[in-house]
Amino acid sequence: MSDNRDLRIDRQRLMDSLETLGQLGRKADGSCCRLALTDEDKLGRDLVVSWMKHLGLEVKVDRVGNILGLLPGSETLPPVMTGSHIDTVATGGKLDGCYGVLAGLEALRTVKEAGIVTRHPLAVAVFTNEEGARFQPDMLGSLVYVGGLGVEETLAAPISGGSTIGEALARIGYAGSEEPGSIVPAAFIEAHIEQGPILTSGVGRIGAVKDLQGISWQEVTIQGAANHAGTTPMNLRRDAAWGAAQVICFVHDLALELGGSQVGTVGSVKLDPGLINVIPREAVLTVDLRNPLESRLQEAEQRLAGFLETLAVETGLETSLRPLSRTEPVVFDDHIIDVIRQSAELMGQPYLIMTSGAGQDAQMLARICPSAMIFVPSIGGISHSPLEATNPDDLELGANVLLQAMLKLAE
Ligand code: HGY
Ligand code: MN
Ligand code: MN
Repeated sequence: MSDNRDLRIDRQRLMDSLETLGQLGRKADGSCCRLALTDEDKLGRDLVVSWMKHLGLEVKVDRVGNILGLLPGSETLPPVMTGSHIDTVATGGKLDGCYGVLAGLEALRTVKEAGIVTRHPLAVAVFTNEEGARFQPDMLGSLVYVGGLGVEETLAAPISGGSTIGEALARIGYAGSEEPGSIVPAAFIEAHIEQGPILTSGVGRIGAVKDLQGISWQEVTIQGAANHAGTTPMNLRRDAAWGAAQVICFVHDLALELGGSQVGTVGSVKLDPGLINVIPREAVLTVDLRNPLESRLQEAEQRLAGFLETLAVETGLETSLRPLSRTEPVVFDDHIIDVIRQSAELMGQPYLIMTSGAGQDAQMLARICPSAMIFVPSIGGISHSPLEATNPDDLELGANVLLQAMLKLAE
């Protein structure tokens, strides 16, 4: 194998592509809003596909809208794949997911421009609806890609606005013909911003992600009785908002009580009718529970279910739970983690072996091929916010670690 260890990506081109993509779906507060399968998502997809085609990649779109850009190798072997997502939450930054796609595309550009033909083909993927912000489950495209969810079931699933996922894909022109997962990678390696406070504290510039925590998303519905806010005595009320407030406090306190890496979030609360002088008859909340240990995550779920039963008995409110999505903790591949470690050392940079707090497409690809992730620091540990930012030196370094790791895995 010729020595390509001095090969480096084009920093300015990477930064320019992040900035150009980051302009799409931009809101007045500087955040990016490209919710999955919306017109804004289409704009992002069209841009990335145009870059893939400009590079001469073979572009394939599968039936759930996953996009693959393929660079041939010298042998017809399974590709070494990188990639991530470009859909965002409603208040997203420019880097979450996009960095993994564009650092991957930049790595392929660099390989091609250097006239290098690796033994394994190389591929960069854009997975559909990683965020799960507009409709669940999150990591939808990669879950279908690895066979965790059926294609027909996915296409028929309803989303907001009365259409189905299949109709939304057709509307934006990404109802592809490829069978999801028809290309099983030899390896999958995803570059991503950490989105948390660890690397930014100075302990390392590169994260070699060894595992990823389990995620439980559930919807809690509390039914009370609407009534007049002025004439109804407190002891005669069935106030759904009061019940919701107790659930919010319970989720927060449960995470603190279980300790360790346990986190709990009530991200959305909807009150009906939501009027100043009407006692709410219904509250619908989302509960996000996460833990790297499956047994502890199950304990948290059981405690929540038990709390809701007690709340119903004590208040006369009706409570119910609906699962939205659930993934178990994932352990990544030691060999790929080692390759990431070696690439960071090649760059003379300190690295940290760490856990991903966020859900990632790599956790799905790990079901069908050896997978791992590269993290770069998030300034202030901020993400899912217009303040999301990473030092360009770190973005460049992470892309070079990705490039070198892919070259090593593809030989
Ligand atoms: O929620 C997550 O962890 C990811 O951003 N989808
Ligand atoms: Mn992400
Ligand atoms: Mn995200």
